[in-house]
Amino acid sequence: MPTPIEQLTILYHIGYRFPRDEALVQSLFGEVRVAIICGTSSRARKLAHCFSQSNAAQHNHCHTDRFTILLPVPTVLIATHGIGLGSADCLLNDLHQLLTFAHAPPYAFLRVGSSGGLGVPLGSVVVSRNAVNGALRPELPVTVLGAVRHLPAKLDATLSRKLYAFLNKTPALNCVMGDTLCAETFFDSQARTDGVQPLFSPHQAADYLKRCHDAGVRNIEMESLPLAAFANRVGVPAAVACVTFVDRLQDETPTELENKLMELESSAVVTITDFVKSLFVSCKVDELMVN
Ligand code: R2B
Repeated sequence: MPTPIEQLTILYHIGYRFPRDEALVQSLFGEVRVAIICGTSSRARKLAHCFSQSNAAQHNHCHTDRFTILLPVPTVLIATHGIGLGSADCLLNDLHQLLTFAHAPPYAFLRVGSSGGLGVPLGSVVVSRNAVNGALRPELPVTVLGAVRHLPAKLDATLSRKLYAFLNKTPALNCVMGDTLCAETFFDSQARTDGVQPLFSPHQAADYLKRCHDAGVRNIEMESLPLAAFANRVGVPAAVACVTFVDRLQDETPTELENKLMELESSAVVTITDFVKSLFVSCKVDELMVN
């Protein structure tokens, strides 16, 4: 007999539907404790490789071509979120529902991203103290039913501090804790004048970036705010660590060659996965969930 429509849950963007996939999802994702999210499939694959070198670690469990979902070890899921608010919000909603259907234990989100730095040396890893919007407030403005709502965006202070302390112990890595400006668009919202028909002068852009830096912002990216707002809404601890590919106080876009940027990304990825492994070794993953 077909399932009545009111009992169907369809996770459209990752291609799962319930109750059809319930048993499969429980056997695959039932032990997940940390969901690492990142922008690109190649970064997800690098992260997965750090947890396991098996072929199975590279198997994509996303049933659409929108995202990549890897499960290198039963406790760690790695998923891509694409670029920006709309894409990240879709992934986060579907992922949380997937883990709920899996009856996974309490879990934490960790975003491992790339970003533009603000007054920090190229290749620094910025652990976000807060994710802030373009007006430098820790809230996500969204238009809901025709009115703008400001959703509180909170990262987990304990998880973020532990992550920072761990990364800070790695001598080869310059790690900074600071606010992360989450921009709505790549060009205008990030004060770039190299897009089509910029809406402001280079002088105004430099002024804004200086104001951001003075207020404690140390990097700029596009997904920390939807993550912090979503995590706060569903009560899941979340932290963000992003490697910086350019110093926006000096340049508009990365001037380093692609392979140098990939090298910077790789060393950040290795150290961040070491942090996740350390959580399991010392069972600290459970302490994080007592919020
Ligand atoms: C960092 O890099 C991407 C834009 O190039 C975006 O996803 C972000 O947050």
